[in-house]
Amino acid sequence: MAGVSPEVAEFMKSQTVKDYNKEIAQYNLGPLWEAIPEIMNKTPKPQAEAYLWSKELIAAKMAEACQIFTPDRGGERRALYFQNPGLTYRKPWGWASTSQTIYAAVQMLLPGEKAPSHRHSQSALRFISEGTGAYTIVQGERIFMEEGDFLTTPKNLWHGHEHLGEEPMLWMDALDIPTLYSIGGTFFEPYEGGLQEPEVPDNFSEVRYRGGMMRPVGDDKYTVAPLANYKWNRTVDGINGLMQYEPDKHHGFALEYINPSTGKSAAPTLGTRMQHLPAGMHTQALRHTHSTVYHAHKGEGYTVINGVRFDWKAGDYFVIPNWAWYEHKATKDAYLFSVNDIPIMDRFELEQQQSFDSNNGHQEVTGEFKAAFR
Ligand code: GTQ
Repeated sequence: MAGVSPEVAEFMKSQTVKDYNKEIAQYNLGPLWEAIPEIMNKTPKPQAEAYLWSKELIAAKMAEACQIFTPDRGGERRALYFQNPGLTYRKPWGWASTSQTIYAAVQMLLPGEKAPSHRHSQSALRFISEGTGAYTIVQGERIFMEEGDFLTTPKNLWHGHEHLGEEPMLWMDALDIPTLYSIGGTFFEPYEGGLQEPEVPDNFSEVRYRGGMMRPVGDDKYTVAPLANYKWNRTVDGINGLMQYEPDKHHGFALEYINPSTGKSAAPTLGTRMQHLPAGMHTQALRHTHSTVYHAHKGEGYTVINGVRFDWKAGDYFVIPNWAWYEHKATKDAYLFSVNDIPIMDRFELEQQQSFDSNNGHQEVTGEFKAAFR
């Protein structure tokens, strides 16, 4: 133990103390002296690890899932979620989230399929990576989705999906499931009668909030979901505006999706960004309290996380745990979508960050991550 005299350290390792620690366990009591160094780390020491899931792995396993699971047969969504290998698998069925606070998944909906409506206290987000022609219906509003769109599904609103198009749709889901699971805040309810019927015109909120930086005046029962779909062409427009000037040294050309009614993050518990790194751009390393799950939407490059190089290309997903040094390098023009837990860290007043100042902000590369199915 750090900071104690050799005599104290010796005593704490003695048989007397060991026996006592063991004896009280049967009464569901634990000794703080054992726990402190494990649970009160000097700086964040996440159990979640840096990890990457490749586009090829997702394609192969999703093709199998399409054979095995249909929303008709299974009554739920066809989603495969990313289980962080560092997180404890909770008995008896093996749940593990993507970072400690973020659940991320890929969901596939085939032409003609319907995912029945349900509602829950978890906040959800989607980022559309492939396809067009499906809608999600949120509280009676059909919202049509296309590649590059970012959507919010606020907590406690009915939502389901249907695919009216021709090609499979693939999108990323992100929810605050692990946070609500650990604080005991879950409510979930299936919708009687399958998929909810439309109650307002299609794309209602998207049309009404078209001004982007403006919001409609008057009674607005949609204040919880003011802007349900952040369209790709508007995101690109925003990025192009940023590109008139110098990039940020850590983030390149990056935008945060916000709720236009409040100016806060688009979802209350998760932050979301679109980041453009032109080919050749190499950002300077940074670490911070929050964790991040990335989806490479376009391009190619790599991210060095605590010295390990993670090569990525469009369609891959990767996670950066809390307090890990990371820097990005684009080898082809890249667009990275990311989900973070900044709103949670901010709510607890825990967010901190540090930039890596030596060696022009670049870490020494000491290893390479080998992705499955690449
Ligand atoms: O599409 O509504 O990956 O409710 C997890 C929970 C997707 C969804 C997920 C959900 C959904």
